[in-house]
Amino acid sequence: MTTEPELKTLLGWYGQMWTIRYFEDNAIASFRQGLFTGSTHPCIGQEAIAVGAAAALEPADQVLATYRGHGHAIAKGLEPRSLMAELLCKETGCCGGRGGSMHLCGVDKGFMGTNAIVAAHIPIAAGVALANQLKRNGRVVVVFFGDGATCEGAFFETLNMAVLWKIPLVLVCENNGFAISVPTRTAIPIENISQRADGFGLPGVTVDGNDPALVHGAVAEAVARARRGEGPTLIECKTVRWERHSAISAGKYANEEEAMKWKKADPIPRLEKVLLARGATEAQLQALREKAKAVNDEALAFAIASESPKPATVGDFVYA
Ligand SMILES: Cc1ncc(C[n+]2csc(CCOP(=O)(O)OP(=O)(O)O)c2C)c(N)n1
Ligand SMILES: [Mg+2]
Repeated sequence: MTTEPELKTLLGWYGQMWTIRYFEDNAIASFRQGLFTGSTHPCIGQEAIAVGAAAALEPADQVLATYRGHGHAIAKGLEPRSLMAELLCKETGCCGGRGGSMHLCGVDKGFMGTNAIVAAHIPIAAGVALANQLKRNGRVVVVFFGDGATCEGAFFETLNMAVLWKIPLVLVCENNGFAISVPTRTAIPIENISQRADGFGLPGVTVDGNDPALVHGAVAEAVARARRGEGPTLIECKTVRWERHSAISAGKYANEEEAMKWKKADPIPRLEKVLLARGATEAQLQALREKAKAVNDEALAFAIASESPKPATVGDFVYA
């Protein structure tokens, strides 16, 4: 049973979703201008999951995510300027410019890192949650991953152990319909990925991932369960991926219509309709959009103006 969030809460989520959207727009533009190399994987169209889930957490709770993790970092409280500087590999970045787009971290905010290896961070998240359990500090860990990651052994092994030891872990699968160019329906023979929970003895739920209130409700319930010492929950959030896997790769879509499917499901205009129906004004929404844009434009200018790490510091942070 979930209660309807207050208008003020929804407005906050709307602002956060725009902050993430503008961050991703700037990330793609910067990448295409050659301001950084490698690649970058936008979470455009999936913002409601990061925002709804993070709202169910206490500041001390922890999050781990994938290479598609800019939005999760922002939702967990990292500043767009330190993230954008990290994308541009500058010394002012959240990892001192060592990590780049796919390796973001902010331990003081409970953001324990993003990972470029599919599913590799799922057992790491269980390890963080196990440390919490052993320390009896009451913290819960949320780990975000894709549909493709649920085909990896690391996912299954983690589920088994997390249930066995009642680890305080919430597993959030962002089912965006694709793993690079492979449609989920051709790789996974079940209707809902949450059904995978059945064989492991944990609750599995599927929600509409483009509705932050539904995501929030499911995650809040799972977090409460984990905090009570009852163990993990698997939550599948159904969403639609942005038009391609990353800023460099085009997905192999059947046609243009399939590539642009995310626009029809876009969670931002959808939330906007809810807000207007609940009595928010267009002026309020505009102010939130403008603020989100200004924060990101300042973040990009800050990142561009920042220095690259000094060559002499190359050995720093290599050993703990
Ligand atoms: C272990 C491993 N295998 C393959 C890859 C290459 N790879 C990068 S992203 C990706 C697709 C993952 O899809 P999914 O888990 O659905 O996440 P999404 O990208 O859709 O968010 C693959 C196969 C990798 N990084 N790591
Ligand atoms: Mg996917």
